[in-house]
Amino acid sequence: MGWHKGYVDGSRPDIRVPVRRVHLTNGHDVTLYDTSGPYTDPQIDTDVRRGLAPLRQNWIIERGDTEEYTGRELRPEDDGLKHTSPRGGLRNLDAVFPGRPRQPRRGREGAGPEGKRASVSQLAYAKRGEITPEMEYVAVREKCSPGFVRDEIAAGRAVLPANVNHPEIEPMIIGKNFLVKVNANIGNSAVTSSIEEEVEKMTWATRWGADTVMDLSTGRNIHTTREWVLRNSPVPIGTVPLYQALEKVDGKAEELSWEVYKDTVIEQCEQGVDYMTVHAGVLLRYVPLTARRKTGIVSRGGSIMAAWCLAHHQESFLYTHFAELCDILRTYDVTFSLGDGLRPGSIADANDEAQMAELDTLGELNRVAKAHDVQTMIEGPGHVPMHKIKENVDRQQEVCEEAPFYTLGPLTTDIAPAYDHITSGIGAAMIGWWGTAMLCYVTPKEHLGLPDRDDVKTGVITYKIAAHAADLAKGHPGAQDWDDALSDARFEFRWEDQFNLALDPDTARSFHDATLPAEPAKTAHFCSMCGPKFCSMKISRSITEQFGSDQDGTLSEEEVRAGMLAKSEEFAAAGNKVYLPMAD
Ligand code: IRN
Ligand code: FE2
Repeated sequence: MGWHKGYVDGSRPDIRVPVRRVHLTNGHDVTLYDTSGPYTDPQIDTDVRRGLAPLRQNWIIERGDTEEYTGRELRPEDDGLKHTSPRGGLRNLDAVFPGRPRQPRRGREGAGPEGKRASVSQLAYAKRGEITPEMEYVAVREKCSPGFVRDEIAAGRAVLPANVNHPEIEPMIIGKNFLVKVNANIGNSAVTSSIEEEVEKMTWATRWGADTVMDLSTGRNIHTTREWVLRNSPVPIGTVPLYQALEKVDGKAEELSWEVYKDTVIEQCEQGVDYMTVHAGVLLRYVPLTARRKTGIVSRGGSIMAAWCLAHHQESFLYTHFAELCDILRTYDVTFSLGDGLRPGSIADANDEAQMAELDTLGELNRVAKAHDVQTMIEGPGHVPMHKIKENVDRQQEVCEEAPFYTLGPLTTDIAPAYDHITSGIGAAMIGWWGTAMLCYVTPKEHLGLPDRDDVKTGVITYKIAAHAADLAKGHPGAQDWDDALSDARFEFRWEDQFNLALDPDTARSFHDATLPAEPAKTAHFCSMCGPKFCSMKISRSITEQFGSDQDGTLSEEEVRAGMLAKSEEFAAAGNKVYLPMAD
């Protein structure tokens, strides 16, 4: 294999940051950011029934500000569904996950402001000027100083999602002054997918570079599925608790209540969910603003909350209980992802009044959350044509005091179902360039069905391209090193290096092999696109060889022209054939 998993050490022996080391045939190594977790380390024996090693456990315990407690009682058949279960009693996680028995932790009682539970969020530590091992870990990952990480978190410009009940994660950071991140959504619906399949989708998505994964499961086994995903996930896991709360009231939006919702949130906090989408900006008075839209409300969470507000003719319980929600999240260090329940679902609805009204409310809630020590990011659209994208980031950054923006695409046109990874990849690259911190992937199945394994990979790769293109355009330090290494390999016809450096080595190699399967072709100085006699890279290489390098502009125009002429004669002599028959 042309690459292996490596580690970069931090200041203490338990800070070991994984990287992907690509070994080039010219003896050099290229070190790349790695999201794939212990699964790609042949030294580590992983077992999905046991879960990953709790790498952050000591960091959490040594801070001394959390305590274990007896969590919810869960019978396997309950599975968190259709009951607002009695609290107290013994938590029987064994019944739902065969791995390590575990008790949930939360901020220690009386250690917080006014004798409340301690704030155990990375934001609370950063505000106090502390640098946690998690912050140092991401500093190594992002090649910046730990102090910079702390300051970005303290300012609310970045979040480090890391629930105290998810010690398995390899810490990562989301903010505009860091590498642009990619989220992949997984989740079963009532009819398809088994638990193992969801775990497999999660490891598959992170293998291709997903920085976080959202489990959007609905239907049966929702609690158990999430438990398996969490215990096996090296990346932060996000959810939309409203979906599970709705299951508990048999899908009847009007029967939702703050109590059912709160109970669900606590259940998920105890499990270790790192960030939660909360559609608290969908206010009663905004709902009529969507009436004349072409596509109304397309957000699932947004439509549930709009239905609740209309049915009760009351302000959203997510909005009226927001401070209480903050108090819960800060004692587990769960990060808010304030949902865009009124995002546009069509080009026609982009940047309309409903969308912008909600954004203003998200700005207000962001300030409340920050004051409560809760890390916060802001979700954004949706469907937006290219010329209306920049306004989205600019307004969000202004209204939300530069809190990380996290957008779904946006799709830049509505006309291409089955290709919406592309319609949205275009928008994602643009919005990332202008300062969006994380991009929520869209797969080819968007609007059509549930993504399978291939769709997940296609979605992740598409979004890694968008994110990296944005890093380059932003001039992110070091981003171009990867491009330069690949270009060098391409120019020097080091095919194996080109494959190994590729975002998707398997596909790159198989496309190449499909036309030039012979082993010598991998070292040949041409590719099948142009054939041996007509390859622009080859031509410019031979010019270089003939006249010395032109990197510093030493070639005169005549010399270049002479080189071109020589090649043209060579080409004519070969019968002007672009494709020559291959000799094996
Ligand atoms: C991201 C940005 N805007 C929306 N998202 C994602 O959409 C969000 O993180 C979650 O994965 C999903 C929520 O969809 P609904 O409930 O808003 O449709
Ligand atoms: Fe859509």
